[in-house]
Parts: sequence; structure tokens; C-alpha cells
Amino acid sequence: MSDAAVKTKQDAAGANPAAEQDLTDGFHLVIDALKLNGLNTIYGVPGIPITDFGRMAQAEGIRVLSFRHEQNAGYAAAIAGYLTKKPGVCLTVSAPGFLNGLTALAHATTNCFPMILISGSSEREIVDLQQGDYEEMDQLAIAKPLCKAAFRVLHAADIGIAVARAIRAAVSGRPGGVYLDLPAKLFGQVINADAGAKSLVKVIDAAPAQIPAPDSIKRALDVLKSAKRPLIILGKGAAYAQADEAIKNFVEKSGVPFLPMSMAKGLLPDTHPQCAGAARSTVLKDSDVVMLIGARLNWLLSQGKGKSWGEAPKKFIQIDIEPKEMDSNVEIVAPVVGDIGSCVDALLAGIDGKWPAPPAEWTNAVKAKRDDNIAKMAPRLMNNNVPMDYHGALGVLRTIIKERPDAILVNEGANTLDLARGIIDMYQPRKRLDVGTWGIMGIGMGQAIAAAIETGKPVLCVEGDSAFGFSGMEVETICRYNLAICIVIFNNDGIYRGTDVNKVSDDPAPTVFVKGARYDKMMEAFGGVGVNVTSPDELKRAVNAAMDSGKPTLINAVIDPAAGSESGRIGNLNPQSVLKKK
Ligand code: ADP
Ligand code: TZD
Ligand code: MG
Repeated sequence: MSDAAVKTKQDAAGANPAAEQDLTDGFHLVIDALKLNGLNTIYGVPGIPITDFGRMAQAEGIRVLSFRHEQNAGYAAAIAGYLTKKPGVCLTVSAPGFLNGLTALAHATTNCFPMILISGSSEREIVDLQQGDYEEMDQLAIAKPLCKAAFRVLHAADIGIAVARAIRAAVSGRPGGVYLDLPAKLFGQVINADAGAKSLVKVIDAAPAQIPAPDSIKRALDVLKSAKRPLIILGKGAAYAQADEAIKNFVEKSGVPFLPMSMAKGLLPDTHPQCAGAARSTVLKDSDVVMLIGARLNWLLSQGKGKSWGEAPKKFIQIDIEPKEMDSNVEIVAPVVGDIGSCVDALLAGIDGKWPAPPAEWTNAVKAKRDDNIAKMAPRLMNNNVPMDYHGALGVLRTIIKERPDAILVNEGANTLDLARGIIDMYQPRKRLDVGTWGIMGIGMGQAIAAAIETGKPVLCVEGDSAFGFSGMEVETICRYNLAICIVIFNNDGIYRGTDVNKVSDDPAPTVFVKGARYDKMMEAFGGVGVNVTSPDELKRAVNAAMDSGKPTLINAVIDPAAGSESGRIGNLNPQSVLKKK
């Protein structure tokens, strides 16, 4: 569009006042483009230049969730993308707001969640000459390395195409984060309403099926069939794909034990007879053929090699939409590239009727190990110790999720995360949301809010006291929108433990917080329900009351400050100093 065609609303109306009703502008075109594509929720923080945009979007029927910090709005958008397979939209102001949202955009990209970060930006001419505009920053350049795609729109007539490209980039192939840069001037740009309407694009088949090559399916099944000790690993890509029935059928027809990664828990119930979750180290070590479905061989699986994978040679089959993922760490003898729904359908067709069950020696060994581990853990989960330890508290929450399997569990922390992941069984797909690929702290409130908004299901949020601190101010947001979220803080006075002592000065040790803090009072400050509990029995009563009432609730669960271990289950990743400790 030529510059001459771009006018402000006043110019256009001044030239021909009668034509005003036939005009549209950047504000409305962005709103119309989002709505046309079914993007009906925006998570963000208002301010120049997008304050009016938020108001108008709300007036046009978009749900606008206004947060206290962009990072939390961004985490909400990212997990909304994961839950719905539509890009979650986060809206921020320029430079500082944009940067606050950027962590979440990078997190979405890292985790393969579709998300669009829309940020207002300052005047291009001034930014590019570095003349010191209000919140000056070359946002497009900064966003680029942290997302799948980044676009800037300079002309109102291009908004439709830009939104369409952003949606397609976010959800097609391997999903990820997309940045959309909207300079302040764009919002007020006026164009003819008919031309505006015609410029919008309704994206057709945004994430087209990617059908796997028949040869690759045959190869994968041949390798799986040859296994003596096969294992299927389900990752969050499998949960994201929403091919729940096909995956269940494939796992059950194959008879192969399966291991869910953290956010894939519940895709099949953790109590399923083939679930090897409680025999994790055994199946990783002893399996001879491993089929990865929507899971990467990254640090969470020790890159597919090393001690945890044992001595015996392994063959890997991998199902993923991203061809470049194959052979990223070890040789993949049977790569299957395609979307998981299509791949699993093809695998199912290949095993129908004539599939030999895996050797009973293997499946029985896995089952025995699992049952043994579960039996060993059981008494610890039933303790009613005061002060509470993690096992006593988590035993209670485990029962609550069993009784309320459609609740969404959000979980972050170190010990609070690692132990909850192992102890709390999940029963339904996409009900466990957590720190993801980066092990990032701060996702809690954003994920809880988006889970409540996108699914309408009750949310139980199990948070380390440190983890909660990263997004804690959003309890006000939870109260403001009156969301059915119950937050349980495992308050052990610090990061990993609350017992560290600084021996050289009066300053507290770097890992400890104010002792005996009452996080429940934070919720009360905004009209929610706050409860302080010191025993598993009290915890059980408080959580059940919260889940029954649906009222925003924060339970401060006092945990023995000495109960946790350094870095939870991943203390081995800490570098060690060879010098003598003070
Ligand atoms: P986890 O952390 O649970 O092990 P990862 O995030 O490492 O899972 O892996 C998820 C994988 O799933 C990514 O490699 C991604 O490309 C893939 N993926 C995501 N969506 C799909 C889909 N619809 N079809 C196929 N693969 C997918
Ligand atoms: N900052 C960010 C964004 N992510 C991180 N993962 C960390 C810092 C480092 N970190 C962890 O990996 S876990 C954790 C931090 C600060 C907090 C652990 O303490 P907690 O849990 O109170 O949440 P427990 O139960 O005390 O172990
Ligand atoms: Mg803690």
C-alpha cells in the first residue's frame, strides 16, 4: 500500500465526513483478523500504545485477561496454545513490556507450544535512527532468534496477511512462538472498510496433516516387532497432538510398556497396566528398542546415552513432526516424520490383527519392578507427620487428584516438582502442566489462569515457595477474574531447603527466605480464601473445601525445612568446586 493511501482517521473524515462509517483502522483490523481466525482470548498488560486496543478488543467480544506482569501473561498464552492447538495470544507494550513477554515467547518455542506475542512498538523512523523515542527498541531484531518467525506490519492493509502468517507459523510443523511487531502508528491508520474486510485472511487448514512415508512406518514396525524388551516413551508432543484414542489403541494393541514424560502423564492413566512410570530406571536401562512418540532425546532423557540407559545396545524409533530432530543425539534406526495423529493411525493400521505380544518375561519384569516400587512408596505417602514432609503432603494431593481426575494440576518447584511428578498419578490427557523443557520457575500462575480460562476445569496448583514467588502477584488476577484455582504452597522456608546458614555475616544464606512466612495472607489481601495448614489431614480438608467451593484459595502448607534435597532430583547437574568448602 502506498504512503498516500495511508491517512489518519481525522484526515480521512475531514476530507469526506460522510465516508467515516465506511472506514476501518489498524485497531479494528487486528481485532477482526484475530476473531476471524477464532483467536478469542488475549493475555496481556495494557499501556502505550495498546491500551485502547485492549478496550476495543473487549468491546468486540474478545476475552481480554489483564495481568500484573507480561511474563505471566506470556506463560498463560503459551500454555493456552498447548491446551488448544491454537496459538495463545499475548499482548504487550513496547520495549520493557515486550522484553517481559519475550521469556515466555522463547519458552513457547523451546517447548513447541504455539503462541503469538503481539507487541506495540515505537516509531520506526526514530528507532532506526536511534533518536531516543519513548520506549525505543528494535524489537523485531531482538525477538528473531528467540522464536520461529517474526513479522512487522507497517500498513493497515497488511494486517490480515500478517496475522494469517503468524498463525500458520505458530501451529504448522513443529509448533512454536511467533512475534508480531505492531508500531504505534499502525493502530490509527485508516483504510476503506471494504478494502479492509477483503484484506483479512481466514487461514485454511493452519496445521495440515503431515502423512508419514509408508516405508518409514513399515521400518518402524519391523524394528519394534524384533524387540525382546520394547519400550514406548510418550512426550508432551504426543499429548499436544490430541490423538488420544489412536495413541491408546496403539499402545494397547502393541502390548508394549510405556513411559510418560512429565506432561504426557495421563495421556494413558498412570495406573494403566502397561504404565512403566514407577519402573523408570529399569525400563530405560534394560529396554532394547525404544519408540519415542513426541519426545526429544534432550537432557530430560540424558540425551539417549550414558549410565541411565545401561550397557545393552539400543535401537531408537522416533516419531516427530520435525525431521531435524532425528539423529540429534544418537542414531535413530527408524525415523518416522509426520504429525503424531497420522503416524499413529498408520502404525495402528500396520499392527491390526497380527501383532505378537512382547515377551512375557519382559512385561512381567517391568510389572514386578513397578509394583514393588509402588508398594515401597505407599506407607510413606500415608504418614501424618508434623511438621509435614513432602511425601505426607503429596500422599493427600495424590488422593485428591484420583477423586477429581478432571482437575488440572499445575506444578513447579524443585523437590515440590520432582516428588509431585512421581507421586501424583494422572488419569486424563493434558491435565498436568509444569516447568517444561527448561525447568523454568514462574510458570505457575500464568498456567493456572490459562488452564482455568481455556478449559473451565478446576485447577490445583502445587508450588514450591520459591517457585510461587516468581509469579505470586497474579493472585490478584485470580481473585479479580474469580477463577476456580486452589494454590498449595509447599512452604519449606526456601529454595530446596530452609536450613542453610551463612557463617560469615548477618545476611541470610542465598537459598533461604523469611522463616514462617504466611503466603495465605497474600490471597486474603485480595478477597480470596487463605488457609494455613501444618498436617496432611488439615491439608486434605482445606484442598477439598477449595475444590468444592471453586473460590480462589491459597493454602500455605508448612513443610519441614529440612525435608528437601539440593536441586530436588537433579542435584547431579550442579558443578562441583574442587577447592575446600568454607
Ligand atoms: P517431552 O519434554 O515431554 O519429552 P519434548 O518437548 O522434548 O517432549 O518433545 C516434543 C516433541 O513433539 C518435539 O520434538 C515436537 O517436534 C514434537 N511434536 C509436537 N507436536 C507434534 C505433532 N503434532 N506431531 C508430531 N510431533 C509433534
Ligand atoms: N530461575 C528460573 C527462571 N528458573 C529456575 N529453574 C531457577 C531460577 C533455579 N531454580 C530451580 O531450578 S528450582 C528453584 C530455583 C530458584 C526453586 C526451588 O525452590 P522451591 O521448591 O521452593 O520452589 P523446593 O520444594 O523448596 O525444592
Ligand atoms: Mg521451597
